Amino acid sequence: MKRSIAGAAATVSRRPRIADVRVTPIAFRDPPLLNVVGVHEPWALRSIIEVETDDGRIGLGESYGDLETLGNLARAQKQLVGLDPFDLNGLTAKVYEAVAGQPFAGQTFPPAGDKALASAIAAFEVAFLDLQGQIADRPLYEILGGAVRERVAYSAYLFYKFKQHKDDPGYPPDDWGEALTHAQMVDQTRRMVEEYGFGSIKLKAGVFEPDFEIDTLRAIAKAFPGYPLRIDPNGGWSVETTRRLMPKFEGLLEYLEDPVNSLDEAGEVAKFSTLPLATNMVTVAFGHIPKTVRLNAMQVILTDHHYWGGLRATQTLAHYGRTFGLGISMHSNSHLGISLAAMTHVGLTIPNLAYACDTHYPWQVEEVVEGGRANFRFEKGALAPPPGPGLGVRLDRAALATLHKQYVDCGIRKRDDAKEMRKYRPDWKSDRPRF
Ligand code: GKR
Ligand code: MG
Repeated sequence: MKRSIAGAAATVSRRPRIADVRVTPIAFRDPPLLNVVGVHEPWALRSIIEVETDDGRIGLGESYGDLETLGNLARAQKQLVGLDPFDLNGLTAKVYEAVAGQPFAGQTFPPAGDKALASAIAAFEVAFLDLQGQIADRPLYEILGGAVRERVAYSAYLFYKFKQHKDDPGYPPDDWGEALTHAQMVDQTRRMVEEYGFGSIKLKAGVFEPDFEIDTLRAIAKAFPGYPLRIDPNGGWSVETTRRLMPKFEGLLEYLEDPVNSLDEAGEVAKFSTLPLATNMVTVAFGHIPKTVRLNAMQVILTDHHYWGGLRATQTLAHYGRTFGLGISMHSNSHLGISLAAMTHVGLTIPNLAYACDTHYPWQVEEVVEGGRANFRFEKGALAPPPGPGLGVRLDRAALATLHKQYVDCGIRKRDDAKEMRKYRPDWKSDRPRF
């Protein structure tokens, strides 16, 4: 009897435990992409999360790099030491307590959302799941329940853009050139489609008068007939502007993303919309779902594991989609390969992922993983995750050091597209609605 208890204890003690957690802020080159708020700064911020076990495995995560996120991650990271990487409930409780400042007892999701908290949980959850995959010697999508498809479809994400940044960032201009006219946007689309094979197209809008942007869409539709199109002005239009524009979208769009800036306004738009409405702005947390459903404000939710609470929360959101008849698509922000690997793994597992996902990846040139961008080969616009256990990517330490130095040197600590735009137009205001 004694021997079997000792044997059980020995088995338990062989389980790896978290021994160290590191969070490194980085900055990478970003082109001058335009949106309703302003223009992208020369450097995009992210954080790279490393969760190391006492047997030397390192699980990776990638999250936002602003000071609020870094503060939340710093508050939580030390609390994770000693956890079993399979203990995701333990992880949630620790992060909740560290960030929310109260014990986690399964509280009801707040109606106002809990994006910052969910983001902190997500940052570590991906790294824990990466470790689980490494320990089980299985790709992450198998840890998440298995793949329902071989590749995840992504869409071409078009941006109006300046040729180069206003201030010299110390690196050469990107090779996409200016995109401020319909013809230039058609050229941008062609390059996206030829290089990546994307089969659907999204236009980031809210930059010019809506009628000009609709003419851009028409030019793209003419050059690429049959490609599903979307437009996303990030809440830059009023309800009345959206009402006026609605007939122009018929037959042109597969969905209309965030025309207005609040859930209440989206509910108004839904009353006259002839198209599915999609969002990554007004329904961004589980606490927002009851009202979204009550108002029938959205027909498509763009999930994003970075702020919905992780990869498993993304799957849960997809289940809500099935429950309430909401379509599921995927949002992105400027990101690197750890995020892209995570997006792709979870995308493989969601049966009702009905639309091609967003990714900013074509706009990036730098990487933080071994093997660089070659890990990600789009075929006909779709991606399989890098092979290997867990996420399938490993950290390139030299690249991490370079990108961290860029963070230290660039001086940006919070994304501010409006401030950057004021370098071009000193009277620029980012109030919404703009139109
Ligand atoms: O990168 O400028 C951008 C986008 O506007 C991004 O910030 C949005 O979060 O891509 C996003 C979106 O779909 O709203
Ligand atoms: Mg959007």
